[in-house]
Amino acid sequence: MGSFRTVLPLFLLVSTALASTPANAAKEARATVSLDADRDGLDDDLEQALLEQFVPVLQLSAGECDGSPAEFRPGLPQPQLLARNGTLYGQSFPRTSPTVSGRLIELHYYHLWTRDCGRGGHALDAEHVSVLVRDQSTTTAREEWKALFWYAAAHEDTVCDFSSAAKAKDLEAEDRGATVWVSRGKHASFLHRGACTWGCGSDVCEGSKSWRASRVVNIGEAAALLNGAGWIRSTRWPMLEKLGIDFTEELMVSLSKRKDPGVMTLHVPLRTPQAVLLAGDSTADALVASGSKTGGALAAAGGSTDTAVMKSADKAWGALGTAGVKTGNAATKSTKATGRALRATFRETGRFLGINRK
Ligand SMILES: [Ca+2]
Ligand SMILES: [Ca+2]
Repeated sequence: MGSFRTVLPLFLLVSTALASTPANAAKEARATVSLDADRDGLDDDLEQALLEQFVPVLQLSAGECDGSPAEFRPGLPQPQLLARNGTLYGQSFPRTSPTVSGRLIELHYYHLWTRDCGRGGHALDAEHVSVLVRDQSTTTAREEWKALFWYAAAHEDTVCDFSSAAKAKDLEAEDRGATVWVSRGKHASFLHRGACTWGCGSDVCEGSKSWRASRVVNIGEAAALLNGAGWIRSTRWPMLEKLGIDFTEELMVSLSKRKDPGVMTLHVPLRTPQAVLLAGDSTADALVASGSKTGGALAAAGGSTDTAVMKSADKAWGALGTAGVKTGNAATKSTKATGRALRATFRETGRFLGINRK
């Protein structure tokens, strides 16, 4: 007992002496405020630091109808505009993978808008970009995080999905944010400007100007939202679904094995009909103008990421993929065949979406 009493003051003395150096004081301070409020196992300070390090540079098109990404009033169950002030919302959570070794974290950046004002427009619009980062340091060195892969969502989980992914080094975005093109009014995100024309032809990236978020607000995780982001759960938009992982094991394997540099388009089976569909906007416009309501319905479904569509997405991709290959093959033969094949695709699309009358 006596020896314990002797040792304790000495221990306190040593602790105080250590804490008095600036380096130790900073360390102590960090240790005491370290929080994991969203209960994902990551220090929330680290989450914020990484979100700020890798914040993407968005290329916003000239004539953007909704101004800037919006901040929503915290603490409400429904999204209510606070200001169009260029806020980005972020998410950061740990990942593990048998394919990619090391300590991994997936970061999501949500640019949220009060409306989609393109074709098939609607109130509220949630789009996002993601990056998988890895700690490159050894156990004793200072943490050094580098990006491995980037992902950009474009009309995700709709028939017009043209989301893409790439290795960070191919985008020269290993230690910082990638450049991402955001289409005017539709707000789909693209890792390559040239891909902007593919999302069912309603996307335009013209006269773009670089834009960097004024701040990134961490929304936490679905089970423990932070910063009053309860409005994410609103059924008025499909935000909650976007909080899941983007870098599936399958995608990580594909990206790791990929030898060609550049951006990889996802949902490849859809590529052919989409190319035909909007080798112009004009094709879809013509169909709509000619009285085909299916064209309009398809565009509307593409923009709204309807919940019912998302639920049946797996079946839908299969059905569309098959229809798409047939359509694409037919389309290469003649213009007439293109028209017939397109109408067939629209019918097929409408059937599984439940929006076609026949
Ligand atoms: Ca955390
Ligand atoms: Ca988190």
